[in-house]
Amino acid sequence: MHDPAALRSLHLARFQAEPAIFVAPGRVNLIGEHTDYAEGFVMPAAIDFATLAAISPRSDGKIVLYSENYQEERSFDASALPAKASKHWTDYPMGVVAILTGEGHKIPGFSLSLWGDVPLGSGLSSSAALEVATSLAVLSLIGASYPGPVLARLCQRVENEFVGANCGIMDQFISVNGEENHALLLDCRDLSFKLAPIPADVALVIANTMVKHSIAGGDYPTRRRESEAACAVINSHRGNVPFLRDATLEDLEKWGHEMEPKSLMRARHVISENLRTVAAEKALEKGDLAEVGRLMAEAHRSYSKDFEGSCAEADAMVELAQDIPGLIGARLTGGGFGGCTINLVERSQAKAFAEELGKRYTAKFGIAPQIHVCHASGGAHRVA
Ligand code: GAF
Repeated sequence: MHDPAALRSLHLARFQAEPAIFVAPGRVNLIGEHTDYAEGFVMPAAIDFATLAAISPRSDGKIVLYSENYQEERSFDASALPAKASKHWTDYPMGVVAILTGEGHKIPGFSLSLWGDVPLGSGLSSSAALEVATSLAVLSLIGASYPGPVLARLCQRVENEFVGANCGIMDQFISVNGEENHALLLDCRDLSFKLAPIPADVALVIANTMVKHSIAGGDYPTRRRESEAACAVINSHRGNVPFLRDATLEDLEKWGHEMEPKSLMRARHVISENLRTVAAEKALEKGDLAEVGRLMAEAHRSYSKDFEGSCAEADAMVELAQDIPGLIGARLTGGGFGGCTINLVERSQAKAFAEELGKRYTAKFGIAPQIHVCHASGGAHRVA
């Protein structure tokens, strides 16, 4: 899969300079959707799809970016950085340069070669992987480093302030801080986290609906605004509720009638999802996989019905999985409106499960889904 040696050869041939190479993984979220920007809880795992970034210094003051995926090279002047995004893949690496420059770093010219296998637009955080790999590469060039949580925040700011996507911290955090064979229960308020071991006999089966997902589009920010409007109503009554993390289901009973109906539904999802996420980690810790599966099913229903963040294909992918032997739990993962489902499956059945799910989905929609049996991998690091 990841072949640093191939990227090194490609970089050497193109730029005639020995690179340092970094890898940053994509992620799957087991549970806790649209809770990160409400300062709540999420439980993602890094996966073995990743972005590789190879970097070497230049002496001509240029920043030259090459993407093997897009087969395209773009060049910028290190002393005249673009002030805003241009809806191009270079927004992510140039956003990293812009944010690091804003932090007071002087970034000299460099050559950067990028390659990745996180499926694009599939809700597996290809953009976070790209930001994190690039930032590690650029920081190594200038001999700087940041603690993991701080680096994740900087990469989140690339999305929020440069690319213009109003996402939370989950994707960047797990890409930086993932741990082999573990999911991570992250408290998005203070970024403290607890490692949640994924049992060795449980596989992460990721099923791509092949419906493109985007967080820059209209639906993600609309849902965010709707849930935040509900929070404002609660806050106006009892104060100290800056985020839905601080709200309860009782608050919705008391003041839900003052909210727009959609806002009430979004808030019900976020508040109940926080409870489910914390409960799922406890169940995992106890080895109670039936309870984990039950919570995932409830989470999917809430995501689909109350948050209206699913789509017909993702609902069907979850539904079709229900009676296939080996399934522990299934739900839509990530930002929503398409993308992938995560299926926790008994490892001994994972291959047969993936085949059967693929068959059923193809029969229903006439589209062959990509289904991957993944494992929880470690976070970003230097590979060469
Ligand atoms: C996307 C965002 F980038 C995350 O911050 C998070 O909000 C997620 O959607 C939904 O849980 O991946």
